[in-house]
Amino acid sequence: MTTVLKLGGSVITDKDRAETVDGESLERAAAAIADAVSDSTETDGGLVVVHGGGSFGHPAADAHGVTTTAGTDDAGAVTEIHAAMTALNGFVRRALLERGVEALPVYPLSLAARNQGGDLALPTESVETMLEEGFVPVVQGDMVTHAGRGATVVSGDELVAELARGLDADRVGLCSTVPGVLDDERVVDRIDSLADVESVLGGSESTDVTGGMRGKVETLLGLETPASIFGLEGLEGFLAGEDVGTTVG
Ligand code: IP8
Repeated sequence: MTTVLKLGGSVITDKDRAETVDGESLERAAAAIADAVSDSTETDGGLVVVHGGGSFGHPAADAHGVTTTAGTDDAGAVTEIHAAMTALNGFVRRALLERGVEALPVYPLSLAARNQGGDLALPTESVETMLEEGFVPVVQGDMVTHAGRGATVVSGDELVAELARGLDADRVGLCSTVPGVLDDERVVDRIDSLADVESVLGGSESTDVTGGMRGKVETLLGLETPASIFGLEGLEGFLAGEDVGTTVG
């Protein structure tokens, strides 16, 4: 059973303060992951953790006018955005390592690329071998080179989708700041198509260059494996194999 879990940038960082970790939430997430890795048979095929940018990657990307489609040829800008994400990756891994989780970093900038059409190619051999060797890969949202556009942002959600396909994942989860996709404060149990929920999917309020909840649902609908969107309070349940939050697909 291989699980791909994304920790949303807005969950583990303070989205309103530049490059600031939300220590309490990160600790809580790390504790849930450490419990699952040590006790649960649910993650015995390995757990891949992906994380988003929050107040690390997004302001830096925004400052340079870079998105998943608008690129830059400025290596300094690419490196600055990448470095912000690498800093956050370090915080995530440290929280996991402190709890005995053998976390290793994965930097998509050095691994992945987009073609002219924007499709992402992400070789998975290194992640697969990490899993086989008992490590927990921690993959960051990042910059990637993009044919004809220099380099663009790759969101954690896109990486989740590529990893889920490439690793043939059994379970996919996005841990968000909300308990699922909300319709008037009620969590929508299941989404089968974008049309079902078009009216309730708004944009993200803070700086988010990669599409907010709508983008997440769209990305997850393209997967073969149903995926769950849930809040931090649902993380333990998700890792224990329960249905939590909103199931997409
Ligand atoms: O928060 C964004 O990842 P996301 C990564 O998953 C960067 O959209 C570099 C802004």
